Amino acid sequence: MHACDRLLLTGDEAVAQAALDGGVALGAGYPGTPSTEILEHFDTLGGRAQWAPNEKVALEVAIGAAFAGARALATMKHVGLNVAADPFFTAAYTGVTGGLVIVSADDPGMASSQNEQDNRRYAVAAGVPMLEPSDSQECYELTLAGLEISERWRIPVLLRLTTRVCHSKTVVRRRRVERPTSAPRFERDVQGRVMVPAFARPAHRRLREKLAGIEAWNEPSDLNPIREGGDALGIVTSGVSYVHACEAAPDARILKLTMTHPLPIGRIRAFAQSVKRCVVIEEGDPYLADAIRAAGIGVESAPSMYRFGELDVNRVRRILAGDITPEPVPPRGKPPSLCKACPHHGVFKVLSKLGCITAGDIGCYTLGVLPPYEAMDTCVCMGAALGVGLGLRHVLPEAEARRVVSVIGDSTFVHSGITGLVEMAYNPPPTGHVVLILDNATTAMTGLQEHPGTGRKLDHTPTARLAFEDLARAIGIANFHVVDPATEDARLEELLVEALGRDELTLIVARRPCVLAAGKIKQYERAASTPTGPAACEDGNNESGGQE
Ligand SMILES: Cc1ncc(C[n+]2csc(CCOP(=O)(O)OP(=O)(O)O)c2C)c(N)n1
Ligand code: SF4
Repeated sequence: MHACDRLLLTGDEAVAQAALDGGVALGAGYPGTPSTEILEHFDTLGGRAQWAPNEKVALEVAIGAAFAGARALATMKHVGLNVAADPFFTAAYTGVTGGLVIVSADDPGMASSQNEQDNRRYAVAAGVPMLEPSDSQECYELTLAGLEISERWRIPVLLRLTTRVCHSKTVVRRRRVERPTSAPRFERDVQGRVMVPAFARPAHRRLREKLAGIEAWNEPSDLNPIREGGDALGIVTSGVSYVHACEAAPDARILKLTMTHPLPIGRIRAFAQSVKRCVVIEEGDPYLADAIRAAGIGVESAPSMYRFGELDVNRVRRILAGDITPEPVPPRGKPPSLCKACPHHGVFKVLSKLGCITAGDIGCYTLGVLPPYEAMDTCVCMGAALGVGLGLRHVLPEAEARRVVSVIGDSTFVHSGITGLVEMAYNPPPTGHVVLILDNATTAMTGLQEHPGTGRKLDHTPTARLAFEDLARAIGIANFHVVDPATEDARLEELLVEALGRDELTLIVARRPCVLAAGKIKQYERAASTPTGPAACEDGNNESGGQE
């Protein structure tokens, strides 16, 4: 390593750098703030990175690579782990051969999400070891540690990041890393990897034994250092809260936990006994406080008002002072809005004019809920537009049922809307149903990523394109139309009126590229038709705000 191996990196970039230095053979994920840049940076560094249709598939691909003995990375935002929960839980039973690190990028404060679920609970529920970095250096170190722990105990490891850690830049010193030397190969292990009940029962026992071994190893390990200080105040903390605590209480003794499952309860007990007052400082749920108290260790923790939103130095000072007076309300930022020339405008103009009941979804187009359109009535999670729209259709009185339309973006449709379309054909409501796919040829919300419907891979090179028209035909949807929402709004209105009046199933694709993506798409297409390969393009970002 040279002097230039001191790098100024975001947490996301540091994870990618560690993946490269650690010899990760494959990184798979689905975009979602604040995790998206990990795979994009891994690709820029020369790693093999791919977007999957959704997080479940991404994790399954990574599990397959790890079964073959390769090191693998799966990345997603916190709600992505809900989608990937099925393979996540069972991969804890099967274990892995090559190191597998699963990144969950949580969003306390919901800067760009629909909830602020605390995924540390997932590590406990699934029985998977968990590491929590507080800055970019630790993102680097703990990604590597995660790969090593995963290989040593043959178990997937959860790397739990949060928005501040993902997006803040701090210095990272790279280090020389021992990489596995053996090439990937398939070794049959039916009892270990085929989770029928007879094999899953002993697998569960093996998992608990592994966790007991990891817990014993974690107790004296250097993963949970103590910053020395006076004995008047001790703080137990993890993740970015450690950084805030250092500044808020410079004289305190601080136990920083970086392996937060399984917890080093003996070390925590000894620490708590070494100080006069011991306070747990953590962002989100009282995960550490509950576990520490359950072990019979008396600690103070934050009043419940601090469970909401991110912590900062000031909030940590208030927690330590026991201050429960109302907090100052932060000034309201500029409200998010669709870009001026966004193709989604044309669609929401029509939906609003027709007074549709819109079962909506997540993407830039969620902003159709705002004035002037106010044309979205539900938004639950990715893919829910289809199911929720069908549920409304099934039970509403006929006149209202006929106003229900499901509206979903192209990336979201591929992610988790396709099964909803299958449901629509399988259990059609008596009044039929209308689905609108807003195909802007990109995943705009998270910064213009490719998906299977664009026909380009993560690095923007060409691949097979999922054609919605072929899919609709195969599923058995009788009526299929494509309109340009920017130039054909009158036709869109006509089509919708007609479809809402029929008892049939209709799929309308409103197709026009996102204005921020259009230029880049042309460049990718030009590059694909020249023998020199793709042109270097910088990714733009969606500046419309909202949830991602
Ligand atoms: C389970 C889950 N994964 C990822 C995300 C992040 N995310 C929100 S919307 C979206 C896709 C948006 O793309 P698209 O549906 O094409 O709509 P557009 O923003 O392009 O209008 C993504 C990746 C999320 N909210 N939930
Ligand atoms: S980034 Fe694209 S899809 Fe999003 S609001 Fe702007 S034009 Fe519309």
